[in-house]
Amino acid sequence: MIPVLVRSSDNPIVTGFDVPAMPPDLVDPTSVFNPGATKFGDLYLLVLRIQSRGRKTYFVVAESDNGRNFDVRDRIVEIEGLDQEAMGIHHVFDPRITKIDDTWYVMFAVDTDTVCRVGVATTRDFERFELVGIEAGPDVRNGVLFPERKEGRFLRLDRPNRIQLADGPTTGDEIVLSESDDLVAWRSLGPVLKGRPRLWDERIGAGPPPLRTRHGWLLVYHGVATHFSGANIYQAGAAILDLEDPRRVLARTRDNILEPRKLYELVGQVPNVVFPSGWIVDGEDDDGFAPEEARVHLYYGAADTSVCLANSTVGRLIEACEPVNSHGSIPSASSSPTSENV
Ligand code: BMA
Repeated sequence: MIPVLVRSSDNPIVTGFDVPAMPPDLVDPTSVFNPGATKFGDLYLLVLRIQSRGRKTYFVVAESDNGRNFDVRDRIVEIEGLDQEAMGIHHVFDPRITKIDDTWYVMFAVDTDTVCRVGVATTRDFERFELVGIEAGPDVRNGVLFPERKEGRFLRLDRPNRIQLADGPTTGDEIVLSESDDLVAWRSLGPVLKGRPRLWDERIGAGPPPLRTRHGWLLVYHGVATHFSGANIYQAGAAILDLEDPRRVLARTRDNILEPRKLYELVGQVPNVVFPSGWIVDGEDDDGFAPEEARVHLYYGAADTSVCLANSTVGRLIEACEPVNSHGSIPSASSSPTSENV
């Protein structure tokens, strides 16, 4: 049986050793992970999250002509306008890239003096990035923009952080849909996908931008199993959302489709993490749908230390999702086609 996601034999495809020295900020960085991804002309581009030895976070662009071997640029992305924000920003991290018309929107998490927030920058050339703004709302993370507007409004999936961990940051177990006219003020339209208590995806957050397919919006998300005393295990799964109303979940994977198994996923700055954050899908039909045979390059952070790649097709990811009932649950029985054994 072909696994749903097949790891690249070149993994990890980007590590700290691939990052040119950019003194004084980035010299021999600690880690490179959780990248945003997009196609720019013929180039495969990643916006990397790079962490310095001082544990400061920077974005740097990497480019490739095959999606596998990346050259990391020797300059840090400067988001124009970010330094004028008065909310006490400590880190910007986990960029997700969505193209709408001829603009790329980079949506990222922002660690502030108070809570975690979601910000947006735009670029048209991956040289110049301009801040659109940072939402001044409640604690939220894992924001990702849909690749089209609905009645002129932007739509995003995000993950409110409603759970305060005793020994760490805030987190959440529900992905919600929000809309905005200006990418700064967001209104919640309600829940989309819930975490499943005691299973692989107790806590969840959206990964790369939803992909328009004839079966619905295809979403890859991360799930965290928290019930292994002390270890949070980050895995990846998929779901299909209704094209007209993305709050309606049509199907989701019963099990994870990628979990930490390789040494580079099991060991690192944060052990046991695969964190899908970007994908590039080769091909679109005349009506703007990703066809089932289209190849999927899924980029993920491994153990908060390196960038990895796993491949699939749109069809294989769709097939891995099982229909849900009106409560959003997969009816019991039927064998799962999704387990990965490599
Ligand atoms: C999440 C985010 C990710 C990170 C993951 C594992 O809460 O902070 O950036 O990869 O934890 O540490």
